[in-house]
Amino acid sequence: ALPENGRGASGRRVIIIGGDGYCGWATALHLSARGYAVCIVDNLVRRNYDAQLGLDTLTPISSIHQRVRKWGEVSGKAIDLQIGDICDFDFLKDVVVNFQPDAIVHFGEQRSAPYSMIDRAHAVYTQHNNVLGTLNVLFAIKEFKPDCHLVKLGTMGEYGTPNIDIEEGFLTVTHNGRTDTLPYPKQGGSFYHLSKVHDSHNLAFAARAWQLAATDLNQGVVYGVATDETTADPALINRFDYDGIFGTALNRFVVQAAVQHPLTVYGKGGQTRGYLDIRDTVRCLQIAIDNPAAPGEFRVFNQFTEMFSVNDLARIVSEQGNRLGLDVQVKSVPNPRVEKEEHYYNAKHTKLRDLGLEPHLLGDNIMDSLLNFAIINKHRVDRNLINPAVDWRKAGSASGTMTA
Ligand code: NAD
Ligand code: USQ
Repeated sequence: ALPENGRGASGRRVIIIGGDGYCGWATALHLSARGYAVCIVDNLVRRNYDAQLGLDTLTPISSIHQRVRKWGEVSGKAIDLQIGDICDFDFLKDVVVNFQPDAIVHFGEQRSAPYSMIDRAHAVYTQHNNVLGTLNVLFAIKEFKPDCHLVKLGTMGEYGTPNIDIEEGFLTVTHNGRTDTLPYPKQGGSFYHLSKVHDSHNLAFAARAWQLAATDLNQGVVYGVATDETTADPALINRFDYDGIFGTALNRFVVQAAVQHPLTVYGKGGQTRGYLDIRDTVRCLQIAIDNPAAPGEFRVFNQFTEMFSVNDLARIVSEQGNRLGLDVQVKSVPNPRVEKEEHYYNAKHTKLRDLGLEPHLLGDNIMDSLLNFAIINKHRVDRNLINPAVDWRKAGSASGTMTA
């Protein structure tokens, strides 16, 4: 396959931390198919969270070793695989020294807001894993490959829901007659989202102090499952989380519709966020790698394509589901989170578009194929996992303060 933004298969060497996860697996295959030399780094902890909490992806995913082997057979391309924890600096150092990456894409964090709000231990684990893992990546680049471009996954949730427009990373402020362009104020809505805020500050400082090149991708909520590469063979299928801890809004609603569970709108449903198709996630990553930040530059791109409220999503899923003959009900459930349920939301997202992103928007086609995908796999759904299990107000220091 040819690269999509006309820059040519570069042969660039890219480490993908978190390459066994939802976004990372799809991105690893997308880049490998286009001629990048890819090395996946992952400690497989995401599979452990499922085992610990009794969760499972809708899709029957293969082991990472089977995945990489099958990709070699299907594509003729080898992906390097390094199993280990980036919080272990000696492991990370060896990978960077041996692979000599031109870019490191960093997806490898605990990414669930509810998981981080289960109790003290899960909050501490999340911030330890995410903030210290990222610090290790910064030191590994500085010491062993200082010209390597770091492409780090942040989140739109770093900004919270302020009553003014959200800019792409920076805000120009005039205060007492003086003007400066400053980091946009951050108001994360969970200990997970706050871990991303802390990461962003560490990236900005490392770029300034050490002349590192860093891109922070403030990604919105991802939906969908199929990319050209993950559908090339059943053994390459991606994960698809629908449970109350790792499942995200639209993906959850699609599965709920398929099994005729009322769509779980939390509270009033006016919560508005940026969303994007996983096919655009992989393209955004390629665009960021092909157009690297300059040494010393800390860039922020808001990585989403459309804004929806939870009520918008519930309406879209129920209309399309009913057209397919499903009887889709929508139900407001008490909001387990502390968040505004009605608010202003207008976030800029032009930088990736300016670099060539042509978005896949949420239309009837993708809704149809997602709903059909969920219907085909519905025998794997455990209805007990659907309801929200973690309440922000109840997180305590005792372990296991989950309600389910
Ligand atoms: P995921 O949980 O499916 O994948 C993360 C991967 O990182 C897992 O395979 C896990 O095993 C690995 N990992 C975690 N800690 C690690 C460590 N210390 N060392 C090595 N590997 C480690 O998550 P995802 O949905 O693919 O998200 C990827 C990234 O994108 C995350 O940083 C997340 O915050 C961000 N993001 C995701 C979404 C979304 O909707 N899924 C939206 C915005 C941002
Ligand atoms: N929501 C519902 N019903 C549900 C699930 C969610 O109403 O069944 C609501 C939530 O209360 C929230 C919104 O939908 O207001 C989004 O929730 P979500 O679970 O889809 O997304 P979130 O917790 O923010 O986290 C996900 C990913 C995370 C990423 C983030 C991007 O898990 O890794 O950082 O999306 S963003 O939302 O832009 O911060």
